[in-house]
Amino acid sequence: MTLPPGQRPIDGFPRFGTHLHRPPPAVPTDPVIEISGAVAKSFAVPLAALATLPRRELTSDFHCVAGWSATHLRWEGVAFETFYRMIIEPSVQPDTSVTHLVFEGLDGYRSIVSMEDALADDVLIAERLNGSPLDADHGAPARLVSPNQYGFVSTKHLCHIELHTAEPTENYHPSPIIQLGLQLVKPHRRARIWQEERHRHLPAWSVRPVYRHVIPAIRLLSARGSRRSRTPGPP
Ligand SMILES: Nc1nc2c(c(=O)[nH]1)N[C@H]1C(S)=C(S)[C@@H](COP(=O)(O)O)O[C@H]1N2
Ligand SMILES: [Mo]
Repeated sequence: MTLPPGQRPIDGFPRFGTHLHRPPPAVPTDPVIEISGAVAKSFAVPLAALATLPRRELTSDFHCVAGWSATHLRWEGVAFETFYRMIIEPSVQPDTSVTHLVFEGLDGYRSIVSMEDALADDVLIAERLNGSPLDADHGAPARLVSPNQYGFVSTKHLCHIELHTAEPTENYHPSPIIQLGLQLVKPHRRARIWQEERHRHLPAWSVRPVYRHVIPAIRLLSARGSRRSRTPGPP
């Protein structure tokens, strides 16, 4: 098994993210993906519409920028390129060149992705993982999966895609603390795993040991948040 530079395998596939100890967001009864920005008019795509598009299966590894990799995950959903060409592109205003997309989750998390990276052949809107519907830990009801970029690109609980004609400002999260944290970490614009594009300015070797040290704490907190969501509260 070959992992990208600086990655180490982890047992299973942990819940991980800037949500830390917070439980996953509740899934709406009729979930939609809202499309806005450089379109003639914003619109909402019911998630149920994904079932009518050509389906795509993909087995890939998942690499967090902190340094862990989960291997051999089987995703099912719709290729993002299919979704873009069939659902979004017809509504893009003529003479508009979309350069970046912002993928937003129900928890407010945002990832900024260049058009080139978003339309890569292996990028998916995934609704199923290893033969089951995506669970709350991994991004129910649907998430982006971009296996050749670090995990922070793969927004979970996807509910909104924003189209931009220039690189958008770094507005990663509505929580000021998380926003500050991500601003300090300065995620790489492209985040390609084989090029080891971890930090926007610092060389990968210099951030590797620092990032690696935060894995146990984030993993523990994330697991705690997911347990909280499963334990019924007081009546
Ligand atoms: N909505 C949302 N998506 C997110 C995150 C998050 O905090 N919220 N964290 C990102 C990070 S840093 C990683 S490594 C992966 C982790 O995915 P997993 O929890 O399925 O392992 O989700 C990414 N997508
Ligand atoms: Mo991550």
